[in-house]
Amino acid sequence: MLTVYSEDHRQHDSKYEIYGGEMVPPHEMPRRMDMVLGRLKSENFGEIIEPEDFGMDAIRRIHDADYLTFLETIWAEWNASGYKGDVIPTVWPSRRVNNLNHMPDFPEGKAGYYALSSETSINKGTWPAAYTSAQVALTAYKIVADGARSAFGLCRPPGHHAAADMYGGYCFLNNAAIVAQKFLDDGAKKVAVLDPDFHHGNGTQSIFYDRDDVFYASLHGDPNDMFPHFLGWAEETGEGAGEGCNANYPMPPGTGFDVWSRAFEDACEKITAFGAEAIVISHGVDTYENDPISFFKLKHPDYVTYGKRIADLGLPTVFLMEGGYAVEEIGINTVNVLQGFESGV
Ligand code: SS9
Ligand code: ZN
Repeated sequence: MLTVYSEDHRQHDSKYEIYGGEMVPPHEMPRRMDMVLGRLKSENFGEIIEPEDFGMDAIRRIHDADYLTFLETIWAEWNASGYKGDVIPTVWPSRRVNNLNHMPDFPEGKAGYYALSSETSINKGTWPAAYTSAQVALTAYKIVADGARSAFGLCRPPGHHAAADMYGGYCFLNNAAIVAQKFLDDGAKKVAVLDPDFHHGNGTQSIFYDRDDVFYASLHGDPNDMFPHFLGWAEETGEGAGEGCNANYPMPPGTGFDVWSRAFEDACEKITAFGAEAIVISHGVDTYENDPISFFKLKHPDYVTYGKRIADLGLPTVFLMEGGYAVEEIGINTVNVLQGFESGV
């Protein structure tokens, strides 16, 4: 399997994340990619190639124009306003303060308008990194569209929390949604996005929620206990034409592979029943037992097992990197899934 990767992600390197009432170095850090690359190489997993630049068209199919302008310009505006640090929102259009007929001029207002949460800082290089991350995803798509059984987009920053016009949860552009839409625009009738990342992919769900051409399935920490807290409940099954095309599997703290893999099996069966012609995997490995911000208990061999199950779906498959914060072990778990997949092809 080919891996697509660019060094551009290093430009997204904020100083801080607000976590537990403290300013800490971001969990979502550049070193994550070094660990994955190191493992791909030490396992001789396959060639690692640079992305092509496909421009903005496929990105604009998912994200609103005003949101993209915001991402491109907010750091410069923030900086020009006299603020010295990274862009960190502190005020939101909340339940009783939300006249959305006005977009504030001041960058603090704009950041709150487009942010879904405050842990995700924007620095000078965030936009170019996010742009290239989407190109990495689109290049992985192209490899599969050209006939390969699978490809791995080693995307950073990740994407599944980003909605059409919102960023947060370390995500800016929804790489998985961009690729799913690209499959459809190039002729597929039905595509699935399977999201085993520990967190609910609120962005992907919201983008496709009322549509019947994309099936979204997510296994994640119960919103009662875990970010993003306000979406990801089992009752969310889609709406309108999309009714029945969304499946959430929220699970409690301590969930191990026995329970998790049964949910995974159910998701796989639903995707097969849906009739997906291709699948995008939101490939997060923060389900790992030692992940510092998560609470599932998957172990190294479990990743091989479910990677093989993905292969059994028999679909053209685009893997896109999402989360995984046990930095020293993210490479092992990430490559285990890919090796499990290849063992099943
Ligand atoms: C705030 C927790 C915010 C965001 C995690 C995003 C993971 C993306 N206490 N955590 S895969
Ligand atoms: Zn995650």
